[in-house]
Amino acid sequence: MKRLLLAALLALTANVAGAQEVTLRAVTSFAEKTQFSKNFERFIDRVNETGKGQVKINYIGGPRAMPPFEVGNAVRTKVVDIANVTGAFYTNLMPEADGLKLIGKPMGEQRKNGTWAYINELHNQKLNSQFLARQFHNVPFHIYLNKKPEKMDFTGLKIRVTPVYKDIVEALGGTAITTPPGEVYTALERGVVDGYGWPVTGIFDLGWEKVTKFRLEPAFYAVEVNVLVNLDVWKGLTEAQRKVLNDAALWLEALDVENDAQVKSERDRQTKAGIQPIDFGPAESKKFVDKANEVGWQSVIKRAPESGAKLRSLAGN
Ligand code: 173
Repeated sequence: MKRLLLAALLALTANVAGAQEVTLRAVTSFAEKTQFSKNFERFIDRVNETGKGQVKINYIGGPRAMPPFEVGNAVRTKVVDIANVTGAFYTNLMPEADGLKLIGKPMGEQRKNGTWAYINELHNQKLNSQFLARQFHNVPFHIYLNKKPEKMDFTGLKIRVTPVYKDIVEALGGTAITTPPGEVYTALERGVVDGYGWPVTGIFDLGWEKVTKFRLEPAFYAVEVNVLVNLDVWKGLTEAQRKVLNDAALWLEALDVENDAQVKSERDRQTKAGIQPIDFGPAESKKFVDKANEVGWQSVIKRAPESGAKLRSLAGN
């Protein structure tokens, strides 16, 4: 009888716990409604729809609410519960995050071959967070310029960077100046920089086409914008709540199929806006990509010898 009562009581508390809706506070490290926040915003809508009564995401917003380079630490310390942020913005806390741009395999594959699991482990340890999803693996970066170099060489050029581009810009003799995205327009307008690194998509969101003359070929690396959940929050969720988030994360990663068409249309749009490609031909382009990969990995491995090397072996490049 006692046992029965206890079982009934346990079932009841489980039900009560299950019925409790949790609210997660979310931020994004990119401006609201722009290219690299849009899919996260769709993810939020999806969670709020599919998770009714279980999980609710309260979207606080973007860089107006929190400086982009502080978002990683805010998830780590539970100032926010969930965030949309590129690893490039938290390499200070986790140098391995700089290696994610060098892993361009589809997430379906990364989840199967142990890459996701290892990246998640690193996030658990160093960022006190669950690596819920990664977006945009099939969108590459470019260097955009307002001065046309004679050859594949940045000597004399000041180029706006984040950790994504710093090593390759410096390897080619350029001066790297780090700024968050929100300062790029003004830096270009005032001639503080002669160019900037950015993905192939998204330059129209903040009007950069008005202050951009050239796009350097080739494209390189792979964009990574991640959804992170504070690990204590994650562990405190019920299995059903975690399932809502995981299912929505897989749905979010699947949106990457839309990217190829978007890349094509943005390249066309750049041409129409008068942005000219600079192309030194296939041999120079290959040299550039090889160099970018090599300096990228070296930089990660120098700061994180063991885990950096392990990431590189998982990436297989
Ligand atoms: O250039 C940047 O600010 C940057 O590092 C980045 C990373 C991912 C997507 C867009 C920009």
